[in-house]
Amino acid sequence: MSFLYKARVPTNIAFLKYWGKSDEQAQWPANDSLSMTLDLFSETSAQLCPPELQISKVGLFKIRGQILQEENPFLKKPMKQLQYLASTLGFNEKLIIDTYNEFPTGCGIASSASGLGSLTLAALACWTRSSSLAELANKGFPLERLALLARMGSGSACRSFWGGFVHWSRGASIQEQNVSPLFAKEHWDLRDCIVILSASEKTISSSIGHGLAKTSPLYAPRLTRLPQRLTQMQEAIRNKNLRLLGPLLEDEALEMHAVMSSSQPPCVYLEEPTHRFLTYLKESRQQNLLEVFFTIDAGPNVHLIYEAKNQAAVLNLVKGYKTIDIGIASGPVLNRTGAQ
Ligand code: 2P0
Repeated sequence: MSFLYKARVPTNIAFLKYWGKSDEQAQWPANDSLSMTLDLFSETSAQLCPPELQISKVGLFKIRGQILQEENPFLKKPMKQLQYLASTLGFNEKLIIDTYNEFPTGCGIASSASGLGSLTLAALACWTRSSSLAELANKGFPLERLALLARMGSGSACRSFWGGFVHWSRGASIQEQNVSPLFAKEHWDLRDCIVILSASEKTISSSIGHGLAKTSPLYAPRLTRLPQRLTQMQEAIRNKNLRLLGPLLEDEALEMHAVMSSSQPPCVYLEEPTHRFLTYLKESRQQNLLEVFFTIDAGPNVHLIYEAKNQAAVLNLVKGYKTIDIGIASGPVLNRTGAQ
């Protein structure tokens, strides 16, 4: 019987941002990062691909059941990741991969973390015939190893292998970096309300942006500041202190965007509606003293981080805006069913 290995991996929002790499080839980040795992998933299934169906070097790729041709630009990162996994781990079997995101594209949520994470998990489950995360761990692929393998496809993917709050430590060498959960989802009921201010496509990919970071005069000073900010964020999360965490989140997001926009050439992701919204947020906060703070990814949309008890007030604040309001996820899920 042929089996279908189905991996669901959540996306995440970085509190302390990964921006810039010490080694691009090895995907070694220049700094530690820290994220919150969001309850929005990509789902990828993998099954063995019979020879007559193989239309690419890795087998066959589908999105929601629709076959993609090998030259489709969407496949560049996934194909590279599958080839990397197969060649470094010695798996030769070709796969049928079928993937979809629970969230629409253009909604302001990057899919590379959950997409590349779920691809990595599904492929390894299929190659090792593992029907659960426990079985995969017994076969030599615990979450820590899966996370580090996934980061080769997309750095931020490594933080999606746990729920709650996750720390990617760069370590003193490429081999010493590691990814680990800091606190489980139950620790603190935070939410992320994403305010969609523009659905326009990124003109500069994150991977190019990472490469440009070191051309900014603000980059080196930023790197020296980050260890202290990391410690402060960890403390604020440990103590569930949003009044302390909030300003750190905002400083961090604005600093990353300052590095981006002062790179050569500049990567400007913020747009006019972003600036207008931030002004609106500041004014509304002063008026109603609501504890809600922003962070921003490599894009123009604003993530509002707040405690669940304030959900009604936050949703009222963003009334009239297009939003996606999400809680924290508990981590990846793997299962196996009979293939159709
Ligand atoms: C992050 N971002 O920490 C930062 C904040 C975007 C802004 O990681 O080149 O798609 O595939 O490793 O992971 C986006 O970069 O980059 C990212 P690659 P990735 O989430």
